[in-house]
Formats: sequence, structure tokens, C-alpha cells
Amino acid sequence: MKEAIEQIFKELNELKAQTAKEAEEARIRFLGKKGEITALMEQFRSVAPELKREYGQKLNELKKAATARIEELKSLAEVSAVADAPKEDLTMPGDAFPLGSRHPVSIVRQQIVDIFRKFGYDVAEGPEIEDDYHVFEALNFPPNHPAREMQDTFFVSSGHLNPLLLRTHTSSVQVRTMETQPLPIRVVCPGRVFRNEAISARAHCIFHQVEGLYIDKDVTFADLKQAILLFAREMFGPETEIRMRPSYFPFTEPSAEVDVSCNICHGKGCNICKGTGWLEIMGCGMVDPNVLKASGIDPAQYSGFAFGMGVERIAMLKWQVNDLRHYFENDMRFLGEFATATEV
Ligand code: 2U9
Repeated sequence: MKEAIEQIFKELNELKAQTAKEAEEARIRFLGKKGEITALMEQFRSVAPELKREYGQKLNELKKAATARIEELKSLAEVSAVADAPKEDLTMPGDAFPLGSRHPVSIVRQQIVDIFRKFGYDVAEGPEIEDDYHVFEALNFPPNHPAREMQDTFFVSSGHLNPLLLRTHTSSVQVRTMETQPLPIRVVCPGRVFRNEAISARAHCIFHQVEGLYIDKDVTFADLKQAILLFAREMFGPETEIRMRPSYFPFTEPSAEVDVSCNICHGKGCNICKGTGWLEIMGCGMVDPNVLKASGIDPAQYSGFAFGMGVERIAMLKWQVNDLRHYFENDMRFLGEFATATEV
């Protein structure tokens, strides 16, 4: 047995393996169920008791040495397998990432804001959950105005004098601007608004607005008209004409609805403008003196104009989309159409 142990030690020293498979074969040869060292372990049972201590020690050393050598050969084989593996071809073109694109409502909102920034307006944003004071009271809504009813406004809390609600327009941001910023004020306020409306092709309970406010000494309706004309020409093209129709809002007096000449038929009449040659784009007016007063501005010294538009509506007119619901349905075929539509 002594010779057999020494012989295996010798063989282990000379053992080689090119691959992990060869190392595994060596393990089976020496340490497997029918392996050479396993067989010596079996023989050890019948060794004379006076030799058991010496042989037992030697056999244990042999088993340890065999296990360590085979593990070493296995890891060397794995390292050289990685080194010898065919290299990646780094000159191959990479896989293209599927890039998304900006949402059409975001594109138009940004275009509107950029036009007014070019005119020198600041941009302000405010909370979507507002109080009754900033959405209605400060804007000259009478206490029993229908917009203040549950049917039209989503209330967050009720039962006290100044309930919390989801803002129905971004005008509350202009009120906060008047409360905190020095005069003159020139600001546009983009944001989401919420109205308790049934969802249809023309209405949604959540939509986006951009509203604007300009307050200074001697601001007139002529300034308002010129600002809207310049905006319309930037947005819909240099040939665009505007017209104003009298209207009513609690926060402006006088008030008007603004139409632009139809950019499809150029005023001749088509099915987009329903034969009229005109498309309604926004409302506007001179800020009501009561609204200035409520925010601490003296209407004897200052005057201002304001306007407001629905972003989805402007986007519908710009791209002839006939159903508002397309903007909210996340249909990639629809949204992908606007991937390159970033320029004004
Ligand atoms: C202050 C004073 C006046 C904002 C204005 C409109 C006219 C208007 C509608 C357009 C379509 C809302 O999205 S829409 O339904 N808006 O017609 N908004 S003037 O007037 C203000 C705002 C703030 C302090």
C-alpha cells in the first residue's frame, strides 16, 4: 500500500489537464466511486492495526493533495478557456435602442410657452390642489356661480369657508403671482386642470391649459390684441389672421373669444372649420378691476390683460386630430406620429 500511495503522489505531481473536462476525468480516476484513492481507502480497512496510524495519515494527505491538485487544474483550464474564446467583434454595429418621443400635448405646451418667453414673459407653476379663494374668490366668481358646484368641480375637502379642490383653471397661479411678485407682471402659467365633465371627443375631466397675464401701467385692449395676433402667427403661420367675439368671464371685463383663420382652407371654408373659415383657439380680456383689487393692486394705477387656452385644443387644431381621447389612450401608433414635430 505504501508504494501505491507514493506512486499516486508522483502521478499527481505530473498530472496535466488542458480542459475542465480532462480535469473532471482525473477527479473520477482518483477520487470517483471506483477511483484509485477510493480503492486504497477500502483496502485501508484490512491494514494491520499497528500500521493503521501511519497509513491513515498518508492516505488523508494523499486525498487532500489530489483534491487540491484537481481543483487547481480545473480553474487553470477555465481561465485558458476564457482567454482562448473567440473575441467579440467590436466593429459590429450596436443594437438600436427603441427611443420614445415627447407626447404631442407636451410638445405644443412647450411651443406655446416658448413663444411667450420670446415675448419677455416669465413662466410660473403652482399647486394642482388649490383652495376656493385662489380658484374662485380672488377671481370675482360670485358665491353661487355654477363652477363652484360639485357637478363642475372636484372637491378634496368641504364643509368650511375655504375648501380644497382640484383647480379648474391655472388662473390661481396668476393670483399667487400677483400676491407675491412686484409689478409689472408678465407671466404664462402652464399646467393640468380638472373639471367634473363626462369624457367625450371634445371634453375630458383632465386637460392642460396655458394662461397668461400682463399687468402694468396703461395696458390696453390694443396691447392684448397685438399680443394675441403675434402669438397666433408664431403658432399657426405668418399668414394667420385673428378675430375677436364678445364673451363673458367673471375675471375679465371686457372679455372675448379669439378665432384664427383656418390654416387648412385659409378662410375659404372646409370641414375642419365647419365652413366658417375660422377656428376658436382661446379666451381673453382685460383683467376685471375687482380681481386686481383682491390681490392688492390699485386698478386706478394699473391695468392688465389675461388670456387662456386649452393645450389639447391647440394641438387638435395644429394636427387636425378630431378626438381628444387619442391624447390619453397611449396608443403608440398615434403617439409615434409626433416623433419629429418639435419645431414651431
Ligand atoms: C387672472 C385674471 C384673469 C384668464 C383667462 C380665459 C380668458 C379663457 C378658457 C380657454 C379655454 C379656459 O381652457 S379653457 O377652457 N380660458 O377663456 N382665461 S381670460 O384670465 C385671468 C386669469 C388670471 C388673475
